Amino acid sequence: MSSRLVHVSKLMSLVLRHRPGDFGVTLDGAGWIDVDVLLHALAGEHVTDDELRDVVRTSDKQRFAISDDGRRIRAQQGHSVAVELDHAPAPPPAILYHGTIARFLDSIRAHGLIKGQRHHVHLSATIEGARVVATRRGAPVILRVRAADLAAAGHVFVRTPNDVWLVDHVPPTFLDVIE
Ligand code: HQG
Repeated sequence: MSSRLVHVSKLMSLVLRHRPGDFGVTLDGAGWIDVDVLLHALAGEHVTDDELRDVVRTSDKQRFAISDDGRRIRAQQGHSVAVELDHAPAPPPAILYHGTIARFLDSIRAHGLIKGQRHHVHLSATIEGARVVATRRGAPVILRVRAADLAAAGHVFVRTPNDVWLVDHVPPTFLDVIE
């Protein structure tokens, strides 16, 4: 992705996940907004309709989606503002992974994985995916999550279109450090 599109993608994350009010817009209950309204909100940055659609199409993690009628856009996950995403709950695989860094381990061992600023704890289907997430912060530490057992204990899992698994909390007993 070009540096211009990375910049546009970051602006879209800001509006569609975190600070719509700062741009004078409101998201609907499921996080959608009219493409035209978003373009208007980003007019100061000269973002074009083509650029928005290029970001949606080429984002490595499919962070954004455009509605079937092409008129609305939303972030698929990672919100800090209140939205109720309508991804369907799904039974997780036996094992999922979470990438973190050594500095957080004592707290994770004490409290489990917590969602912090986000709406959910984010888990990866593969070790490689977890490593990429962790590397944003430093040397990766990979945790194995006994996801099927956690689901059997009553925790609801949701799978996003880009294969990120979301859950409310992972208690320490469902976690092991594997690397
Ligand atoms: C850690 C990005 C201390 C957790 C990525 C993580 C991902 C704890 C950090 C997506 C803890 C939260 C999500 C505890 C968890 N004590 N630290 N009890 N429980 N942590 O960014 O999973 O670019 O909110 O290990 O690629 O890193 O936004 O979550 O290090 O897919 O699309 O607290 O965000 O995608 O950090 O990343 P985050 P994450 P986007």
